[in-house]
Amino acid sequence: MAAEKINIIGVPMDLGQTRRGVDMGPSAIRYAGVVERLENLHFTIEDSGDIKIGKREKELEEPLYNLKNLKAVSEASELLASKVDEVIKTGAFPLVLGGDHSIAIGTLAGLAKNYKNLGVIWYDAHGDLNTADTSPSGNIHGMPLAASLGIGDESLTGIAGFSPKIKPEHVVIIGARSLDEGERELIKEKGIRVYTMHEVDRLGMARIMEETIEYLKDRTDGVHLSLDLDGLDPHDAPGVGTPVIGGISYRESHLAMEMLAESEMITSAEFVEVNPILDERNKTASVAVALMGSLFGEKLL
Ligand code: NNH
Ligand code: MN
Ligand code: MN
Ligand code: MN
Repeated sequence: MAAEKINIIGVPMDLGQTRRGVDMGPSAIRYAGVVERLENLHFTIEDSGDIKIGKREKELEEPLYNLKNLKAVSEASELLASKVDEVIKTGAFPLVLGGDHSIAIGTLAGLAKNYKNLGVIWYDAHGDLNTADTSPSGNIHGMPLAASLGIGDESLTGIAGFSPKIKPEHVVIIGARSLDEGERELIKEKGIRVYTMHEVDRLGMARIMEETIEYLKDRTDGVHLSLDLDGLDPHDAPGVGTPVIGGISYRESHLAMEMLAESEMITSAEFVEVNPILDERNKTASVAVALMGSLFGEKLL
């Protein structure tokens, strides 16, 4: 890791989906010892506390264009984008704790102000490539990757005043196993690189990470890891709102993080969708912290 300082930004957001509790994700991850874990690796940690999140819009109000809580989500995205931008300008590594995955809209907006060709590794059971037109749920946490590519409603694509934030050829999705029809079409149309669970089984995580690192290395000037805990198998990460069986194992995930650490390529990260209400004794937050340990260079020997 190039940066010696890590700045933690909590985003207690639950408005991008309908299950309560994911707003407690940042607390659960802090409780699982993230600061101590990273301090042990000799990083200087600053905890910026939490971004302010607005209120859930009343259910009786028709969600505007199939986008639930649009106003509150876009307002929080603006705040987060400014915070992430500010942290990068101090030279620290931004480590964002979710919160549901809609927060990636703000994270990527803040990052993209600082990188011309930002790479993104999207570690997730889902593609998060929906728009209001294709979304089966109206939940914005299923849309952040599309919004960052400049696809979807202006109030999501235009955060921080510019669009797009990233290019399709700089994105790698890993762990996908639940893609909606519109997402599949978009993946094909844009030629986005995707390693579904089929490839995880067939090639193994080592080969996938080698290929991912090789693919992003020369075409990007920074790489963001957006890790949705539901990318892991629900057996290893039960505390998530939309679990999908047949996911990436804890061990494979560790290997992925270790290989990213070795590559020294990652310049920012976020860990999202930890829902302590649905969890078993804070297991999912602890898994997140263990993976952060590996990402930041923890070794067994
Ligand atoms: N694709 C579904 C939707 O758009 C589910 C998205 N859920 C996620 N994404 N957790 O990572 O609603
Ligand atoms: Mn996601
Ligand atoms: Mn997901
Ligand atoms: Mn490079």
